[in-house]
Amino acid sequence: MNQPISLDRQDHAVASLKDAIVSKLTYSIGKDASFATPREWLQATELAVRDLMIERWMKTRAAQHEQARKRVYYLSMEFLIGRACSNAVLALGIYDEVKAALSALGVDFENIANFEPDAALGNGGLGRLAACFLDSMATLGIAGMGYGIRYDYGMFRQQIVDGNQVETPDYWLTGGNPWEFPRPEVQYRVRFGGYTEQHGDQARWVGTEDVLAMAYDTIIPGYATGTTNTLRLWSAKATSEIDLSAFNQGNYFGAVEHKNHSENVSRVLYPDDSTQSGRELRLRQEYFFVSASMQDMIHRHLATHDGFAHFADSVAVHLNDTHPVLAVPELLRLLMDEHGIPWKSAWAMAQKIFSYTNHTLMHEALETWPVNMLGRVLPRHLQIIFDINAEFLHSVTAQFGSDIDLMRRLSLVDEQGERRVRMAYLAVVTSHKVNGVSKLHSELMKQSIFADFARVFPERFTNKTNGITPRRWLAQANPSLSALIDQRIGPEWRRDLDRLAEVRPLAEDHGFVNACRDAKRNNKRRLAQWVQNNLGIALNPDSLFDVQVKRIHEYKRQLLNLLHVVTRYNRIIANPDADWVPRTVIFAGKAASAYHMAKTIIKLINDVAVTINNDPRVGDKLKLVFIPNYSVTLAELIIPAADLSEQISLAGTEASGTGNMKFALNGALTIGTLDGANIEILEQVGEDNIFIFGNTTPQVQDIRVHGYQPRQLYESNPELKQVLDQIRDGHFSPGQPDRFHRVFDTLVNYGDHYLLLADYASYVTTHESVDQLFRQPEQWHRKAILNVAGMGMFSSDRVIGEYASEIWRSEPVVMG
Ligand code: 26V
Repeated sequence: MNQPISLDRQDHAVASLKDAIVSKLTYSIGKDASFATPREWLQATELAVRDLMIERWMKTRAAQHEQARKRVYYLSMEFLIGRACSNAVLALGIYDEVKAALSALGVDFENIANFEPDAALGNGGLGRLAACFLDSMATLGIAGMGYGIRYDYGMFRQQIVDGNQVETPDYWLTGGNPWEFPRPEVQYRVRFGGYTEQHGDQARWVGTEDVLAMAYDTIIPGYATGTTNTLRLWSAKATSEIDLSAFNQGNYFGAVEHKNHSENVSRVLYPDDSTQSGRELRLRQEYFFVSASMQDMIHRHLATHDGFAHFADSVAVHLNDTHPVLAVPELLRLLMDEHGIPWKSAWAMAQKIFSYTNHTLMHEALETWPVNMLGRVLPRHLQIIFDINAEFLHSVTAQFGSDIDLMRRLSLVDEQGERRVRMAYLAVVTSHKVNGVSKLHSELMKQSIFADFARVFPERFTNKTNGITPRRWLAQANPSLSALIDQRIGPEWRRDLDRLAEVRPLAEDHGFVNACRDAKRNNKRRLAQWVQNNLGIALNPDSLFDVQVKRIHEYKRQLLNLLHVVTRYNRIIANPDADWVPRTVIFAGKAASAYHMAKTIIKLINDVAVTINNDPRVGDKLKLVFIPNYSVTLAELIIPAADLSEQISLAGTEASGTGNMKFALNGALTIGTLDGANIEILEQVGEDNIFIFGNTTPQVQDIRVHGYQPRQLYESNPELKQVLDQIRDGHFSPGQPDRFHRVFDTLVNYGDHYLLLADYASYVTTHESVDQLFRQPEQWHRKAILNVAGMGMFSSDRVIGEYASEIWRSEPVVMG
């Protein structure tokens, strides 16, 4: 797993790591080796490993400074990082040495590594992508920095009680966080409220309520390189600890009320990735972190430059969705009001600096803020947004004449009903590049939400298909498969994933195919063991592991999967002695706390599981498991154990998907629709090596135009009707027969917005082909290998290379 180093050097490295760990345990933790708990061993190991990264970190900063590279600032409300320890150890190339050092101390590395909490500062796809991008920026040597919020509480923990989701807070900082460095000397004042005064040309924003943003820096190691980047997260601090006059009057609660109110800004991650909540606290969070980030960026620039003449050539700011788009009016405000730059040049700079990625076309996720609320919380920014809008609409008139209807559609302010600012439009108008995250999504973006803008700024729109880091998602998560690949093609694929193409000919090599089969079995046993220990359910590792893990959302169609499971159950009951391919169907995923239907889907999965798993007629032929509290760490356990990857969103709804890539990279075959990046996976692996079903995007549009009739599908397909009737009639909820009425109504009577019934028949038939292939293990694993071999382009290194050269125009730093 390491770079080859001589035995002598390796012995030496093990000895010095051992000393370092013991020394940390003694002098930093204050514990004797004979009394240390696993958690304390982990802490000591983390501190020892961290020391090895700090030197690189300092050298990287010096090199970035000397080589005057363009800085890339990646602004994101979410970074879904997961655990850091194993990742750091692999990046440094000292995995075997750390393991040996600990083992000499009587400690098992994998065991203690399990005590590290996940840094779960994100909801799902968008946040995990940001984490993969940080890894790739550091690995490629891009002078990149992430900016975000240091939430005290990350993504909630999900418990399943009686089949229902119950949320509990994720206070992830209880045991301290060794990967972060508090920077009390780096604090900025962030202002809210008040009003603006005009003094001639100068605007002044006064009468504000202020909060301090304090920096915490997390080290982001690049893989097998000296480059080590920084993720800077902001934490809110009150401007004064205590209200002395209240305190002196004996009003102790009143005395800290202000402090608590201020510090609530960075308290908790919004756990909803599908609906705009429109809450003022969310607006405050967004502004809080972009204001601190823009002030920090200017501060860093002015430390090495006399003014702003070269500013727009020295920095690039990337907006991860619209959540950080207030950075635009904030940068303009800082340049104009605090540094005296005229509007024209400030606006020209902003347009060179910003770029924006759109991650969803779902209407309910598109951010808009009421003009009223913006005016109350950020009066100066609202003015600036109006100025941008006026300038923009003026330039459109010059180009297209004064078409009132077009103006109304393009305006940054939606004037219908309660006036609202459309944040995505602000991002498009400012950014020199706007990208989608898969070929299909980037096209649909131009045809739907940004159709008018695509005519005004055709050169602005581009595609950057997502990717994932092969370090975490193959090397770390799947040591068995990684070792096999290393034996045949060497370890270089970790930095150059295209090298996986060299595995393709090995699909014809019996020895290799069998070894891959064993590796998969290993991973399935590892998961089965976990499920046995944690859920008390016995899984058969020889059954086909059929897995759908992702946020629970109607458009992702977990219910379609469940319709197939129940169909299969009914078929088994009708014909118990047939030669069934045993299946284990695995679900995991969180539902947004206020998303009622998503929670009902979780309950239904669990109710169906109780029925099936306890039916003696079924036995090993079918098992259904819902794994609670899906997380990055659980993904690393579950994904390598999958035979079949469920990517079954309605065509045209999943922007890209990145789970789809993780599964294929780990040798699962995909059953999927022609949606998001599934289409590009199909192109890479070939149609013989993937199970595609269902209506295409144009067919979906066609069905909608002609009026969709789910009830007809229900009436005309007896198997489908049986399943839906069982759900309606309480077959899976005998204690409360009407529990799932709404599910039935949604699918059959209320229009089935995601057309599950339209794809049901082809989905079930395609599962029959899956079974057929699974009966021929040699063929199955041959195709699995061809999937692995085709995943080269889905490395986030490829993606970051494209962003750096085509959008940010930033050259990598060369480390001596
Ligand atoms: C929206 C909102 C609305 C306001 C409340 C908080 C919140 C948080 C997140 C979002 C947008 C989530 C969008 C998202 O995660 N999109 C996913 O992005 C992945 C990376 O590009 C992509 O692979 C998935 O297909 C896409 O669903």
